[in-house]
Amino acid sequence: MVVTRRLDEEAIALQRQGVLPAYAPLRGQEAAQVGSAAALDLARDFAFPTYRELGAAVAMGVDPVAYLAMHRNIWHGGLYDANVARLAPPNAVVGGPVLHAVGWAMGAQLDGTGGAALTYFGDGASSQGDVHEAMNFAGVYRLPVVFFCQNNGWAISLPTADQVAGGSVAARAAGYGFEGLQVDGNDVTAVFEATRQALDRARAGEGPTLVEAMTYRLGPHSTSDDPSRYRSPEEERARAERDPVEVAGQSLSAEEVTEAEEHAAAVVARTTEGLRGLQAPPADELFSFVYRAPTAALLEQHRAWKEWQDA
Ligand SMILES: Cc1ncc(C[n+]2csc(CCOP(=O)(O)OP(=O)(O)O)c2C)c(N)n1
Ligand SMILES: [Mg+2]
Repeated sequence: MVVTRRLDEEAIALQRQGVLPAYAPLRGQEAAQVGSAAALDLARDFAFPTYRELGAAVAMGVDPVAYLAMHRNIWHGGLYDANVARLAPPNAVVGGPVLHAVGWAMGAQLDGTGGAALTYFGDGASSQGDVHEAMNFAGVYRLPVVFFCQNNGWAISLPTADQVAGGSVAARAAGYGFEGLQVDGNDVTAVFEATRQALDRARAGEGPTLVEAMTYRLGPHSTSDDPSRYRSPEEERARAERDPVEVAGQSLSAEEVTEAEEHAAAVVARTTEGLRGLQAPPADELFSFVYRAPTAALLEQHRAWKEWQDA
C-alpha cells in the first residue's frame, strides 16, 4: 500500500512535468485495491482492471513501469504480458472490464481450469447497461467471477446517491441471484477476507459474488479534474481521517513503516527512471497485432502507411 501511495504521488508529479499526458489517481483506494488483488491465486485466477488500478497491479507484482506505460500514451494499454501477469490491460471503457471478466469466467467454467475472474468497476460503472447484462449472465450460468465494486463516492462529479437507487450497489446482486455484500474498503484486512471468501466460492462452483468496497477517492478523478468544483474541502478532510494507508500503518511498528517507506522510495526511483526512458514501440506493430495472419486489406493499409511514412 505504501508503494502504491508513493507511486501514485509520483505519477501525478510526472504528469505535471509533462512526462505522462494524463493519470487517474487512486489516493484513498489503496486498501480496496491491494486487499482484493492480494486475495487472488495468480496460478489460476485472472483480474480485469479499470483505468485506476495501479494498486492492484502493484499487489499482483506487475512491473510499475510496464503498468504506467499506458499513461505515457505510447502504446495501447500497459506494456506487461497480461497472460503472465494474470492482469488484463487497463480498460478506460466504463464497465468494459466487467464484460471481459464474465467472458473469461465462462471460458474457465468450460475448460474446468478451476480459476476465478476478479473484475474491478466503480459505483458509476454499476449503472452502465453492460454491467447489468454481464451480472445477469454470470448469475444465470453461475460463473466463477467476483464483481469488485470500488464505491469511492463519485463518478467524476456525480455522487453515488444520485445514481444508485435501492440503497447500495451490493443490493442489486439479489436480482441476479447471487450474494452481494458491503465491506469497509478502507480496511485492507476486511477487503482481503471478503474477496478471498468470494474467490473461494467462485472456484468451488458456487457462483458469483458482488463485493462493494466502501471507500473514497481522496484526490481528483484525473489529473485534468478539479474536485473543488463539485465537493467541499470539509468533506475531503472528513474522509481523509479514514486514510487506508494510515489505518493499516496503525498495526505496524515504526521500524516496519520506515522499512516500507524505504522500499517504496527505491521502487519510485526505479519507476521514474524507467518511465522517462521508455521509447515508443515501432509504429509498424500497429499492423502486426491485428490478426494472427494479416488480411489482404491490412497488408494494403500497411503498404500505404509505409509509403506515407517514407514520403
Ligand atoms: C462507456 C464510457 N462512458 C463514459 C466514459 C467517461 N467516464 C470516464 S470515467 C467516468 C466515471 C466513472 O465512475 P466510476 O465508475 O465510479 O469509477 P471511478 O472513476 O470513480 O473510479 C466516466 C463517465 C467512459 N470512459 N466510458
Ligand atoms: Mg466512483
